Amino acid sequence: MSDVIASYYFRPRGDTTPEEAAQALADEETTGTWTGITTRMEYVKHLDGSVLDVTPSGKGYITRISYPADVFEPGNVPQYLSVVAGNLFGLSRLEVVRFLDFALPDSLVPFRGPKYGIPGVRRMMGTTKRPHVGTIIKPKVGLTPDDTAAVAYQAAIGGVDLIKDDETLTDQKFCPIEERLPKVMAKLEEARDETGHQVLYAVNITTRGDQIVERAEHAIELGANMIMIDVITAGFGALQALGEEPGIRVPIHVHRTMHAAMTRNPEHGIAMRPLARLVRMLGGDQLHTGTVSGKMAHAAEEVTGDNRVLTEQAFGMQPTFPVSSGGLHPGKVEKELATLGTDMILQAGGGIHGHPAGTAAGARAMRQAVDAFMAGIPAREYAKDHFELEQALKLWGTG
Ligand code: CAP
Ligand code: MG
Repeated sequence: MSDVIASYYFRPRGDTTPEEAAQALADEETTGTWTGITTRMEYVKHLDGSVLDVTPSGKGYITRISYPADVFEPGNVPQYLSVVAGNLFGLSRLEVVRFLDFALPDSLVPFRGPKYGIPGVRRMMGTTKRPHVGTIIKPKVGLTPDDTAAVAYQAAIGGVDLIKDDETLTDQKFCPIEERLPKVMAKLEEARDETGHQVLYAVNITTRGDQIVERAEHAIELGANMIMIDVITAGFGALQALGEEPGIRVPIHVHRTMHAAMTRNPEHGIAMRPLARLVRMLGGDQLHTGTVSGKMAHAAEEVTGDNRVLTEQAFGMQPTFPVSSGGLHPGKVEKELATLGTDMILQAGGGIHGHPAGTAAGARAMRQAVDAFMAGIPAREYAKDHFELEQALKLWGTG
């Protein structure tokens, strides 16, 4: 394959035929515009986009467009997106249009992918098969550095593998990274001395593109063993800068806040799938792809498909750890793992810190729910002699 093949769902507007609508899309993103032009030299023709097919689907159609590879500047992801996901969303000949997925030829994948990925992170944590359990410090914002570190300690002694900042916490004055990070790391050391278990802490280093590498490097100097980026708000270029910087030798946890503005409408916008492909290529070691039972539940086929693009063989890259998060609690673990498999990370914020006996008990309950699943025992059964799980199921149920 030497071209870029992209697929879109769409509905034409008014009396535009489906074929005309698909052609309008291919023209707009390559060499055409709304009318014939006198400057369209003969030699430009080899960059024309072409419509491969148009197939009825639901209330609309799915089309596959082939874009010649030479339309793209190798390695320039913002430019890739301006082609495959650019002006087309506003074309008036299309009522709705959703970018579903794309495939790139080798020549346009000069990226190395995750530095660690699933095997690297598992090696750090000494796990082989079981899902990892993570927590998000809650409340999202407001805790002091000391209280943040105290909550992290509780989560660590309760048995989580990963602790992360929330997407809106970066370097505000009530909890600056300079103070928060060393305090959290010191508490995680203390917990390690007690449990023998090293916990990762993803400090959120999201900031403007020209400062993100510097911020990440400073975090590593301060002792960070993982970093986190809000990829949609910071931009793919910011993730690429982190992924390609050889000095950044810690895993990158990728949050996708704002993605739903693009992914939520099933008829218009951008599906998670192409975004997941890009995150893996650009070096994301872990990526949120959603839950099937949580507070922002998604269709199981969507999430399993997104997780597949993170983990299947692709360009010799390491697989990215899928993260299931948002409204999870111990009672939902069984459904998540039964649907999505166990090579993943389960995260709970409210579902750990909301436990009636506190954060450490909440973390224990999440781990017990995972242990129950791995042992093939229903959570309610396992809870009979696991008190923290019993309390969690009593509060939140298993729905
Ligand atoms: C989860 C979370 C995450 C969501 C984002 C939150 O907290 O921290 O940001 O997981 O959704 O603030 O909602 P809770 P997604 O466990 O307390 O819900 O992973 O789908 O991108
Ligand atoms: Mg959050």
